[in-house]
Amino acid sequence: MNETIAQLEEKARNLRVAVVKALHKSQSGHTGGSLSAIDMVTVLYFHTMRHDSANPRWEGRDRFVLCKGHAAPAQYVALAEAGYFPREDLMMLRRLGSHLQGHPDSKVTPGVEVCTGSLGQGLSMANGMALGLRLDGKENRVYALLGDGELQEGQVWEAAMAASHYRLDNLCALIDCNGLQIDGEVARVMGVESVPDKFRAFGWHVLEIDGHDIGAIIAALSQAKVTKGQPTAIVARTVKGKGVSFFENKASYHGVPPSDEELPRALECLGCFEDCEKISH
Ligand SMILES: Cc1ncc(C[n+]2csc(CCOP(=O)(O)OP(=O)(O)O)c2C)c(N)n1
Repeated sequence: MNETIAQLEEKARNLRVAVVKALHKSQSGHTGGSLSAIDMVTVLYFHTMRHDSANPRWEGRDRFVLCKGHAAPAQYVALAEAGYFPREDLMMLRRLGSHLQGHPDSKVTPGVEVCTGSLGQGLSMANGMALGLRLDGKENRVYALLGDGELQEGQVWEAAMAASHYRLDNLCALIDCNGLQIDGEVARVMGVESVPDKFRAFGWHVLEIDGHDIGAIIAALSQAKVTKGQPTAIVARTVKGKGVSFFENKASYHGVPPSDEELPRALECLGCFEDCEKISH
């Protein structure tokens, strides 16, 4: 788990390649919001979180809740890379009967803690985990990854209120603020800014970072760990579709996978020039 920043950047690039290939193979799924979250997911799984792929239910593990469950490919590629299941399984994304469904399912996918996908519910579940762990006198931490569009759900703010009321300093929320949602700009559909001010007003310790800066993500997560008496919100400014120039900042790639024609171009953007049919990632 002592990977350098350069190694983590390379890991994130490889995970982006894996996301693009899995989505191309399945010909359905969420491209933009998976790619915007990859750097945070990479740091969580390969630097910050305590977990064990050989023992997914290990009591000492930290918990990860992908509140924006439609970005499941981002979590699946990290789980495969960490050894929870073979990388080849990623090619079964969204297939009938596969253990890698369109949204995370804790009943079928090793390493997934809870079923998510209905936006707005994840932070409440993360609260429950954090409270339970504290009641049990455990030191495990809970990480919840939300979308900025997801913040339009009222339940998020009930959870935010409860987390600070119960002083859940073992809870850290990461907000993937890419500025876009399924129907276009978040600001146009239902503005949520100022996200940092809102979380501050709800009693959270707030950090604002570039969500693609691996060093900044590591530093923010470290600060969260030593913050006592309140939960931490990391407001991460990101680019939807990050890494593939023609996907970037386009709401039209929210839930659209790469076509046959786009696949080689997308892989080229990610510096992958190998025969994409032959390798899993
Ligand atoms: C309760 C609920 N309503 C609607 C949807 C459909 N939906 C899926 S993704 C999405 C937009 C989410 O935007 P955001 O949270 O910003 O995600 P990102 O841009 O990071 O992909 C919506 C409305 C859903 N999954 N859950």
